[in-house]
Amino acid sequence: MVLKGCIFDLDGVIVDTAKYHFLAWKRLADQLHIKFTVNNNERLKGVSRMDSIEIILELGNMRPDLKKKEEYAALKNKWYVEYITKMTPDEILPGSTELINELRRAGIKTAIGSASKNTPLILRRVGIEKLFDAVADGNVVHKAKPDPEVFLAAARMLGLKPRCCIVFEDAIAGVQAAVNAGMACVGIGSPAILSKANCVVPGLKELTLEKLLQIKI
Ligand code: B16
Ligand code: MG
Repeated sequence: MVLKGCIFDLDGVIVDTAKYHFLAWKRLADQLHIKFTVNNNERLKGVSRMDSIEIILELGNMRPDLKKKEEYAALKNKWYVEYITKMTPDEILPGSTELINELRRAGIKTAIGSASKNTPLILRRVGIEKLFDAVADGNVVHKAKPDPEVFLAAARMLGLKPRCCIVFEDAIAGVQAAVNAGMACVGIGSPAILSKANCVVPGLKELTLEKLLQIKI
């Protein structure tokens, strides 16, 4: 493989916003008297906002109409935005900026491929907007992972073919989206969970360009 582009998922790869998603979903679940645990939250990683509300309501055996679901999703997002508005550059996960800067110095293009509509706010809060040549997020794509749309959009924005790109993902649905896009994938997390990735590491701090070039694709 000739590596020309690296596409990074945001939540769980570059920043740990899962904790803020959890706090906001938990607040909504409590208000609706639905039992919602950290374990349940695992199912929401990489999943779009409206798909997430479906999962929460299913846990409580509730079936409200679409208008109500949109109201709940908006309420959760209002709380979530309150949390992420307070984020600082300290919350960037270890090794992220070092790896991305090394890739860029080597002429490799970098992009974000995230389901989150709050991507621009998060990038601004942690001060890393300038590290990416392209941002494909929930504001520009409509099909949720495991659909490959978000990664294909990122490659298109970079002007690259999918086979020249590596995706970095922490969610099962995201790894599957990379596979569906015809891209190589580095899983961030546990090899038992992200078994479809070409290789899995605990975090970006384990990686250098040299190590990436050694991955068997
Ligand atoms: P928002 P990623 C995903 O981001 C999160 O993992 C997922 O938990 C969240 O529901 C989704 O973004 C939508 O986020 O409500 O901010 O639009 O992992 O694809 O970067
Ligand atoms: Mg993620």
